[in-house]
Amino acid sequence: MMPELSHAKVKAEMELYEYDRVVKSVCRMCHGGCGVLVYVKDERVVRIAGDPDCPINRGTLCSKALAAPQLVHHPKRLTHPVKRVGPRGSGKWQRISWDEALDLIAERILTYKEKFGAESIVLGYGTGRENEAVIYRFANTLGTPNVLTAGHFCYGPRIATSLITCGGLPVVDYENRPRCIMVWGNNLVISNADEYKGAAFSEALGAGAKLIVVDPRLTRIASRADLWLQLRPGTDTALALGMANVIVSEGLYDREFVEKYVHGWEAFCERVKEYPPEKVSEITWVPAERIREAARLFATTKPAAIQWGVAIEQQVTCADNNRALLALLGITGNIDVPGGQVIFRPPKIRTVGEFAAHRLLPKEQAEKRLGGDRFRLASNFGVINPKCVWDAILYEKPYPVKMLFFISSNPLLTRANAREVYEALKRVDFMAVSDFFITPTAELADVVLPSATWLEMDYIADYWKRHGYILPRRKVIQVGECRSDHEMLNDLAKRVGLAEHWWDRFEDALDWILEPLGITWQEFKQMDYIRAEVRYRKYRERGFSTPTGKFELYSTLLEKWGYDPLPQYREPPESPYSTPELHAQYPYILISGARIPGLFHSEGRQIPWLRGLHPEPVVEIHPETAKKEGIEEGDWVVIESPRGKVRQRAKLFSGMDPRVVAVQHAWWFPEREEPGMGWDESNVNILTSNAYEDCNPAMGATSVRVLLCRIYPERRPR
Ligand SMILES: Nc1nc2c(c(=O)[nH]1)N[C@H]1C(S)=C(S)[C@@H](COP(=O)(O)OP(=O)(O)OC[C@H]3O[C@@H](n4cnc5c(=O)[nH]c(N)nc54)[C@H](O)[C@@H]3O)O[C@H]1N2
Ligand SMILES: Nc1nc2c(c(=O)[nH]1)N[C@H]1C(S)=C(S)[C@@H](COP(=O)(O)OP(=O)(O)OC[C@H]3O[C@@H](n4cnc5c(=O)[nH]c(N)nc54)[C@H](O)[C@@H]3O)O[C@H]1N2
Ligand code: SF4
Ligand SMILES: [Mo]
Repeated sequence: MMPELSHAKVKAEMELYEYDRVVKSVCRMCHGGCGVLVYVKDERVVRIAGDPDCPINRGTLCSKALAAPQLVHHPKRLTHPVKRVGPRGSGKWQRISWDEALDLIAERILTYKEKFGAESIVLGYGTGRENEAVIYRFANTLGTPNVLTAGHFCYGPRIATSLITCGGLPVVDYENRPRCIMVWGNNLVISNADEYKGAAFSEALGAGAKLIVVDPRLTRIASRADLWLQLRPGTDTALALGMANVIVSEGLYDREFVEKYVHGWEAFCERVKEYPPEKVSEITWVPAERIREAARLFATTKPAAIQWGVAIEQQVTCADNNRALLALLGITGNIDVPGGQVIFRPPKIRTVGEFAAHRLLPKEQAEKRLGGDRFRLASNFGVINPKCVWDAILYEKPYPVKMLFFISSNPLLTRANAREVYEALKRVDFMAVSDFFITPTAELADVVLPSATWLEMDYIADYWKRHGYILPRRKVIQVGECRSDHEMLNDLAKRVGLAEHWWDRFEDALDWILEPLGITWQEFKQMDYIRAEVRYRKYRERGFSTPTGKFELYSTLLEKWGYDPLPQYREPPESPYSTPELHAQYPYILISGARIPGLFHSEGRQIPWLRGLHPEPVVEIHPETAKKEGIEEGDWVVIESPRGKVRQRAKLFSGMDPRVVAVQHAWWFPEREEPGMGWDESNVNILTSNAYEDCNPAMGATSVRVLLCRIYPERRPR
């Protein structure tokens, strides 16, 4: 059952094409959130269309959603559990039953817990797939503090820095039409990440918002900007503090907000004095006058918002970048105002934090979190740095990690220093994976479980997001023996003696989440969505939820944890200025991972419609640079860093500084029959560094966006 499908068009199509049914649901081919209509015929999903009634996407969709039927019914999809029979990586599997698979995993969990402590078991997921709450709950109830995510360099930093600065993540209030939008290291018309979908941004722009874009590449958004600041990659903190310098010295800040609601104003003003536009211009390659113009436009056009992205987080200055941008929002009085950046409240349900049951993790176990004494901001939010896990496997330091359980992640392609990741995955005592396919990571596992896609499960969509909406994701079909990660963990938990914290059926968990609203899952399923009441300027009544009750420009928590309480710029660990000798050998600045429409990290390469959009890995090179290096459009190019080399095809692109090279990430070739499926051929993370000293000291973020490389055509021997 579900809400009435009243659209005449839908009804007419049902008759014309003889669909068996149409189910309203919520896409999750990316971080999810778009309302969709799913058309089913003969128990197969045959078509996906945008739901015009959904407030998140209002009928729009992207290529990944349209291709979902090809994912769900892919001939190579894993539809039953398997266990490895040859040596690791041999690609030889044997079909087993769910009971056998879960018993095998449970037996290992109990053995390692007994012998080495629960901390020797690491659970892992990649980017948000709406299974984070169950995975953390499993870890916390089991007693392991080690959940390996992308949180050290993606979204986690935004959450952590916002919580310590202003008590919650402020997101752009597109509905109330910001009059100035500063898009910073983000490309949401392609990435549609987290709370944001490109449609809402485009509408705000269409309504006349001024646009400032901070990006080293001329993106489609940058081409529409009033001001495009083409900065040197990795210099974002300097640029933001340079803008703050202008705003402070020209008195363009919001006096009332600063006087009443800010902690550390004087110290902040002292800090920004160190960043005059001329000096910042030398660091960032952005002309000083442009920095002034951008600062003035942003500070004097109200309301204004910053559409920020992951590019600022995958740098050594990760936490500083986030805090510097928050500071710009704060001092200009754009926090929690209509059309600015708002700390929306969730509907009255049990939150992801409550579900994750962090309070059930014993304190002595939490203290064992890998990297806890090194990356303290991260650790306080349950986040670990991946190298800490690889080191614990390879060197048993500070203690041995014996088991990895990756549930929706492909770390061999997506974590820095892929060769070290490979070593660790090969050497770990036992590894289980839950995925849709045998990926290069899964190929190294002992057991692989077939996960259900979003079309095969019931769930409360978006309840981890900060925009205040929840939507029912409805199970449309069943494929093979696939099960959702939620059901799988609910079952596994009972096999390792954790029944008291879990449920008879997973649907009971959904009821439990919704209970404070006074509705059940079956009732919520009848609805389109629920949105929490939106209230602005909440700080006027209760201050900010920080130790001082104020908006902390000067972070008392960072100070307590031994970090600089104010944002400061640091040169990237590899750069023309910090490592001139290295630069002489590797003369280009490599950036990686700018999102492309059809592929989601390492996903999509086996989906015909999506692979058709992106048949091969592509490196963007400026035409002048290509000429200098003897590279022509379409050549296979070798890209080399001090850690290794990979190959991608050249695309000449003049929308970048000639000193910058942009490499795609997460490439492998599922069509290849050989072991490894080409995981190390074009994988940019062969080139990236994960050395501790190259990471952000507070968050542990690896600098996958900014490193040095050299390039040459493959046909030229070297
Ligand atoms: N060099 C470089 N590296 C990067 C980045 C970059 O910009 N540059 N970006 C980084 C970022 S921001 C992130 S978030 C990470 C992402 O890192 P990951 O999340 O590890 O990347 P994916 O390739 O998406 O791997 C997800 C795997 O889970 C499977 N999967 C998808 N949905 C589900 C599900 O619901 N259940 C289960 N069990 N499996 C599922 C997919 O088939 C896929 O194999 O990559 C990072 N790596
Ligand atoms: N199609 C698709 N969509 C995705 C994903 C995907 O893999 N594919 N991944 C999802 C995930 S997990 C995430 S985190 C989001 C990320 O999505 P976004 O936050 O939009 O990030 P990106 O597109 O990776 O990068 C945005 C821009 O940052 C620029 N950039 C590179 N280096 C720098 C720098 O040093 N400073 C600044 N200011 N800009 C820089 C790039 O040129 C690029 O245009 O996308 C999500 N959506
Ligand atoms: S943006 Fe994400 S949620 Fe929306 S249609 Fe595309 S893949 Fe689905
Ligand atoms: Mo991400």
